[in-house]
Amino acid sequence: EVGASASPEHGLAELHVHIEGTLEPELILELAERNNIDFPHSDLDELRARYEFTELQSFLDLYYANMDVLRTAEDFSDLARAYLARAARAGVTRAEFFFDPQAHVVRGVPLTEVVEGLSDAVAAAHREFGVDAAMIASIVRDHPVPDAHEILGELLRLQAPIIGLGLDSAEVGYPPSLFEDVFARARAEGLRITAHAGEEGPPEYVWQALDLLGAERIDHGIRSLEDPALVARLVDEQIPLTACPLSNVRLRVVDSLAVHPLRRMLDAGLAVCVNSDDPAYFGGYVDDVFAALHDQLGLTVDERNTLARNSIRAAFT
Ligand code: ES4
Ligand code: ZN
Repeated sequence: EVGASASPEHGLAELHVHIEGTLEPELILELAERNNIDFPHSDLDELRARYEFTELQSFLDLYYANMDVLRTAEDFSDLARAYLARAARAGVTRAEFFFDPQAHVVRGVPLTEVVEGLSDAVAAAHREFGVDAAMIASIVRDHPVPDAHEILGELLRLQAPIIGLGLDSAEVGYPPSLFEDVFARARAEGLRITAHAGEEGPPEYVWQALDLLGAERIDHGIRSLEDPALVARLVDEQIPLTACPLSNVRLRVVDSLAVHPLRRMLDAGLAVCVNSDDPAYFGGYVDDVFAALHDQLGLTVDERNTLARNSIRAAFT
């Protein structure tokens, strides 16, 4: 058979990627210099040595620290353009990326800089890279709930060109139920809804994302497999799960790619697709994900095509 990383015929959507997680070490150092920031790890090797994670929180600590170099609309535009160019080379035809507005506003970066920079890149993406791009604002769940209400209000007031609202960051101890009212408002405003659930958190958080937030997709959702009634619901309603196998290995959600339950998910009839999550941190872009699944899980061309088809079906288009 031909390599499982061959470009799919009918397109590929990447639906679970955090734009701040596409910030490569080289760009960190470049932006630190441009913005006259005395970045604590000014050497590439020294910076790269920090990319060893033991669980989600150890990754998030580095992810939030590194984004300190993102200050201006130009920085955000350069970041998103670099991702979209690389995604195009990976065969991505549709990209719906997350950004974490609260993570920038708390650092004193005006929301207008973030939104203008990212939306410039999105608006030019089809012409520049042949990628149909869109933005999903994500609520940082380990920040205070009133901040989530406030940031949604600001995004709406600015008429930020977002297609949806997501929920990310530290999961355990921050159940979806906390954000029921925020997501009700987002739905009333016509935003599409997705939420990280069942990554490190229990199946109960997936139920809550569906029933309390109105999530149309579940990001990760891997721990859903522990609850047969939940699996039946997800299959029955064909609710997309945006799996991120390389992320799961790096954050020790699974022991190795060889034992990743992706095939079990496909065989169960779940509407699963694969994504890079934070490609600058977890070992690669979505073509690298497919190649690793081919090499280490024996993913076939048929399975690859199913994953690509599932990704296109799951897009908010
Ligand atoms: C994330 Cl892997 C992951 N999980 C939860 N929140 C996140 N934000 C960025 N990457
Ligand atoms: Zn994620």
